[in-house]
Amino acid sequence: MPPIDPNLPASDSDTIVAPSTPPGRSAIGVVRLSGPRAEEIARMLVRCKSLSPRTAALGPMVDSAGAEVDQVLATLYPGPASYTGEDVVEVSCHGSPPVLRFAIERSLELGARLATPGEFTRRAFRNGRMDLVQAEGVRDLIDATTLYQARVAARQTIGALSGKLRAVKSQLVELIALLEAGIDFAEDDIDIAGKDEILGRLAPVREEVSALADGFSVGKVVRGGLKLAIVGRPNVGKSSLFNRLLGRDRAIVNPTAGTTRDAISENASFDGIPVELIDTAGIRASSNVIESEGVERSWQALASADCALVVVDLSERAAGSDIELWQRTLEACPALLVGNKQDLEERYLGQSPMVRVSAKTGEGVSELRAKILEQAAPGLEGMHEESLVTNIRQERLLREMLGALEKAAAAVDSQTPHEMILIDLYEALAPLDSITGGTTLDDILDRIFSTFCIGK
Ligand SMILES: Nc1nc2c(ncn2[C@@H]2O[C@H](COP(=O)(O)OP(=O)(O)OP(=O)(O)O)[C@@H](O)[C@H]2O)c(=O)[nH]1
Ligand SMILES: [Mg+2]
Repeated sequence: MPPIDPNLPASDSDTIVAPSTPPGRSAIGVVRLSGPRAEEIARMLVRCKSLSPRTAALGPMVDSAGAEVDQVLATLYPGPASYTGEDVVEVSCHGSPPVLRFAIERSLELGARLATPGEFTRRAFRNGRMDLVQAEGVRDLIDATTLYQARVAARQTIGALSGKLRAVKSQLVELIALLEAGIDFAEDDIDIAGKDEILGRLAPVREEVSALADGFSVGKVVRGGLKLAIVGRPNVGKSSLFNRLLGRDRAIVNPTAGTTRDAISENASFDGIPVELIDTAGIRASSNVIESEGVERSWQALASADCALVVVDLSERAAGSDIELWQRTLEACPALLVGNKQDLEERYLGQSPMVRVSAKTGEGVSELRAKILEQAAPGLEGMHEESLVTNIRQERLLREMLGALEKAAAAVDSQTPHEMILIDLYEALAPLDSITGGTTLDDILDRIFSTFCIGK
């Protein structure tokens, strides 16, 4: 047998193996095999009486000498109706790291190859079990940190977004066919599609693509969450508000101005949207080197935030520095003005509008959460989560498609010959195919699937 060249691409005809559960000790650990020899290897690894499709079979997992290593459950999913579209066997062992290592190593001895990250799903994609959008949904589902994120990703996995894209594609293909037919009949002087008809057919396609692309402003927040910096002068109650939004006493709160020195960050979730909260040092001119460094870090936190809360103390008079800070913050990111200490007598006669809260009593805090989401992801409420575009790859391609559709519409308007309009329409079709993976280059696929975990 010739030596295996590591630079050669891994072949799809290999049988691959990988642990499907995370490393560490657990009650159960699953090892998955996929490929033409999956069943054969599983039968040598596990001595069960029968290995019938989709039925868990109990049996001993044995080494090369036939000695028992563990009692396991093996389930055979014959292709093409399996996750990858190939023969798949899942072996559920006890979740002991040496046992799982044995299961993998023994499978390798028996002729399997270790799967690369995302290779199971990549095979599912290649075998037409799912399109690229669904595959990306699988990855996002596994990476989800909130139930809401998981739900959006699950909808994508079962094909909700793909279905919409398919509908758009068939409308576009129909229009292309209509124009192509018109060209064929042109010599007979029959004008099959008039200007209004073409524009009428283009309009719903443009509307749908534009709505999907616009949904990304919400989708990116759903998938990636947001970073929220809390800034303000010393002692206005930033740390108190941070603790309130977080739901626990994480940051030190003290009447001494200049309590928080270092920016601290913690993860929270607002209505299922992951929010990284950053408490910062109160901003003021200070001769103390440590405090000055803290203030510098407050500015850095602002620079990297998606959104900020500028907190003022309602029980104190408004200061010029509040306005200055507000303006400087707006240069960095969108912000909300928050008046804190609403429970005290009000002396602040400054800017409005602002959201009034009391970090001490909790009053106004849930309204503040809602305002933050409204600002960061306008339209989140009432959003159709089933077809939310959540990744930038999809959004870029949709925008590209929209550009071509607009060019086509302009061409129709100016009575351009159908041959030319068709060029724009084909140009609109290409990105659509790339989104679902119909015409995606291998190196782009490599990049996408490398972001998956091994065993998926
Ligand atoms: N009455 C009242 N007091 C508050 C409220 N929020 C904070 N405080 C008090 O204000 C003081 C300062 O609160 P902190 O949360 O430490 O303020 P900070 O903005 O983080 O201050 P530095 O870290 O020093 O910049 C503490 O004594 C808090 O108990 C509020 O809503 N109402
Ligand atoms: Mg503080």
